[in-house]
Amino acid sequence: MQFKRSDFPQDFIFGAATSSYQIEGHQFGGAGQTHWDSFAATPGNVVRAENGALGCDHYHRFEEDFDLLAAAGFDAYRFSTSWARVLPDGRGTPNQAGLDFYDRLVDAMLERELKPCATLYHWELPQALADQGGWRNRDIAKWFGDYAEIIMGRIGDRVFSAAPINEPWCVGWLSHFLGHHAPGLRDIRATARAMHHVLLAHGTSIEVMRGLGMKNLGGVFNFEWATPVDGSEAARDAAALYDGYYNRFFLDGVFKGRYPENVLQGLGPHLPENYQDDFVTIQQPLDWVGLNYYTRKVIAPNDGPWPSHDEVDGPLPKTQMGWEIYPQGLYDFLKRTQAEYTGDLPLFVTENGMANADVLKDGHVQDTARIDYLNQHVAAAQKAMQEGVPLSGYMVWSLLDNYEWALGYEKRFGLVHVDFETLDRTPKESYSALKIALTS
Ligand code: IFM
Repeated sequence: MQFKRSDFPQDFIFGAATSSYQIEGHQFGGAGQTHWDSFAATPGNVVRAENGALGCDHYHRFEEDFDLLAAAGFDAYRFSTSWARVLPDGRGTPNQAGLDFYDRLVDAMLERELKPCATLYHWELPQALADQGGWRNRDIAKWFGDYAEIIMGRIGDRVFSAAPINEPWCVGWLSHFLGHHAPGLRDIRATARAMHHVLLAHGTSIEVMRGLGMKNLGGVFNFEWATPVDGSEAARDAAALYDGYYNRFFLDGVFKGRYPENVLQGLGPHLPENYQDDFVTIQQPLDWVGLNYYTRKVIAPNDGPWPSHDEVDGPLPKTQMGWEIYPQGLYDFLKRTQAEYTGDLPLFVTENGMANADVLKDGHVQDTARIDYLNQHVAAAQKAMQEGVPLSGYMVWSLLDNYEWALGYEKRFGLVHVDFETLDRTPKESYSALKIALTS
């Protein structure tokens, strides 16, 4: 790598991230059905109709996975707990095997001096709650608060940090407007409600966790830089709207107690009545903010209905996801988040990384492109730090190749290669390079 640990402050945290449904093996340990199981079972939604039933079988192999993390010199592990593993019906009687699993997981991290950074929801909604409207139903905030109390009642005394919901934009817009993720809706009213309720659930669970005496509570948001396709006013407005519903909606809600005007033009009529009253809950103070960053989008206006724009193909080199590599966006978001929203609050890059068409040959994976990607993005983050952004950590997505949602198992994001037939783990070149950077 072009950086080493000693280039960073002593307490800077390097970590790697995963999520429950993508790696655990959802079929094990008494977890309940989720909306991802039914979404994946519906033809056309997921490549080869793959699901998270097996994942990387982390459920049985977590010790080996944590040994890899520790050997590479990581300080922290960002993981998520599965609502349906803890509460198979979403509410009611907890699954003791699920609670025991997360107990063991946290202890296994601590034994290796890995800081457990927990996320409460990384997208696998219990089916029983989806059946009641899921994120469209306002009651989800209460259900989520109850779930937070149960899981954090068990592991909250030992986690280093906790965040309620991974990437609210994906839960709201991607899943209810674009229909690319479960529950696969394409409905503006459902979108408006899901986007608002996700923030209400966020705030409710922060209140609950504070009530348990927990500290170091944050929020994890995903960001995509929006570049207008040309210098026209129409293109600028289109990019500003993309920026509004993708990036600003959630930070405006949490830090300013309002939603962006350009987004309200479309979503306003569909938000719940008196939604403004919920900002008291949504604005619960946070201890840190996490940014997940991968790419930018080039946005062009069109004549269609709101939001009246398209994403167009950009000129920059792309990852296996077809995402342009644009490290400048990470720098810009770190600067903007601090300047306009978070001030002195510690920031973390909670996800960054790339999918690459990695091939295992003679026991090696030569993922030079990933090493370049990580170098460029860490350099962008370092630049922001040098200019005063209080960045406290950087986490790679992902430790392991895993279930990339609607794209199945073929997009490889891991530092460690997983053979999905044998489940063998093979550290890639990027893992070895990071290990040298973090341990020497
Ligand atoms: O795999 C996902 C993860 O679940 C959330 N953030 C983006 C990653 C890559 O698409």
